[in-house]
Amino acid sequence: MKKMNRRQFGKSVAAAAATAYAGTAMQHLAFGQPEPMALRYPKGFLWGCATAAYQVEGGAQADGRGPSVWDTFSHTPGKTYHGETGDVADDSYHLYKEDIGLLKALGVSTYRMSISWSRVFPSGTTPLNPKGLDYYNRVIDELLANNITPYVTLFHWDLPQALPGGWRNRDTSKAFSDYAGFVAKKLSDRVQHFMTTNEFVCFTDLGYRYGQFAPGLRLGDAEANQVRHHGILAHGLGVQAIRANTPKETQVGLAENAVVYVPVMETKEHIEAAEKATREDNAPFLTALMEGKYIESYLQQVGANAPKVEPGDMEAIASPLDFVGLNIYTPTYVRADDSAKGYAVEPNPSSYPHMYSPWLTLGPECIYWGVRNVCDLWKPKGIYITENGTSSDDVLSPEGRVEDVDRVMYLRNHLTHLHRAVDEGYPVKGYFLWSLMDNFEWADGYSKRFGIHYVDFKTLKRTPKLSAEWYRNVIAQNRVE
Ligand code: GBH
Repeated sequence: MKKMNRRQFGKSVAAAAATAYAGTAMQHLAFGQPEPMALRYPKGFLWGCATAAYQVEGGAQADGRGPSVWDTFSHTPGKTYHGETGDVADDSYHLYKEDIGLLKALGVSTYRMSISWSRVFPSGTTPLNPKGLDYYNRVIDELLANNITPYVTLFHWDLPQALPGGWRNRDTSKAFSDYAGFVAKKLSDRVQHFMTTNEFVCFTDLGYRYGQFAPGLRLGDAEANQVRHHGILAHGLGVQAIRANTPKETQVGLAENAVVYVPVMETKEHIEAAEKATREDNAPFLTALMEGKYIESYLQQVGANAPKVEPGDMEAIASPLDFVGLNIYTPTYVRADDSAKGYAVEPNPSSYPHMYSPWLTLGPECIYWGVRNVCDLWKPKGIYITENGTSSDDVLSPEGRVEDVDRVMYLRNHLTHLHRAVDEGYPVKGYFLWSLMDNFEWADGYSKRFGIHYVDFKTLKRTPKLSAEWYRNVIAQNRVE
């Protein structure tokens, strides 16, 4: 099995490889071997944790930071759980050394963090707020002093409030690339990996079409589709600006939550259906980046509401990437059928298992299929799992323990299935667990905890959960425990 790299053998043996894999794992059990060799990760595989600026930093008004759309939105009554805001969050703005201490204790080699655009440019464009940039210099220096490699996301939803029209305005895409190029230039002597944007659908559709995220608008289809276009254009212009301002070795990608289609069973027709669904249902976002066009099925679907595309846009959007980061949490099941589309999405039965957030249904094979569909369709140079994790109904015991066995179960299963992708030769280079610690979970406020460290939001005390201990072991052994 070790030698069986399915990329060498081609698509036709995929199902056979899957069976062989299962067989190998069972043999180990049968012979009672203490070390399940099949679940060892390759040397050099990167283990990390992820966070995002608005969710952990607090210091909302510290040292000249300007407001973002999430400050405004969370301060608007009725928008977030109990009106909670990121004003203080985990106060990483002041406690970053402690947080880097937590990373150190876990033994991670990398940390994925994001930059608050309005901390650096309070109005979204010049003038610069040097104190804002200094904060990131301090964080990065502290990470490097602890041998932890920073992976920097330039935009994780906290758009400067001052930018007129937000993502409705095409100028925002240009403002983003100016900001991205500037920050990358300042950091690139110490940071080699940049992600432009995090999860297009969340800052475009959820913010401007459905309204449950900032800025909370419910625009019609034409305008909302244009917002999507400005989002991916920002990414594309951002890639160009980062490349123009950094050394050749700098690696540029993004973090995207493509819808992950899992075939209802591993037969040729359903596997093909999953691939087709992946391409068609991610058409406004990842597919456009990978193919440099809006594919025919999307254009048909949006009809007269298609986004307006200016000359050069699609070339920018398709700028070559060094890696694709996938945020993977949950599956969508699909099967082949004889409709014109050729596939049908299976709704989750109401008894379907889910984690503590209602949207987070449990199906750990999604992490394998997420990687496989994207790689088989577009052959990216590298893949990172830029987020994976779960909320859990965590309770701090009087002895100061959090026994989050459900999170351990979730993570163990996902890493088991991710291992299959690695074993079959897909170019997965690293994994970032969401999240280092409990934090501001957007519209859910502090009611949903995703951390492997428990945060008491009154005292800001951090306590490692059982899952932190478990992850420390995974990293130390470089295998799924
Ligand atoms: C990621 O989004 C984010 O990158 C990260 O910031 C976040 O903390 C983490 O996951 C955990 O949620 O309100 O029912 O409409 C994951 C994808 C998309 C999941 C938006 C929640 C809202 C569901 N998210 N979705 S609903």
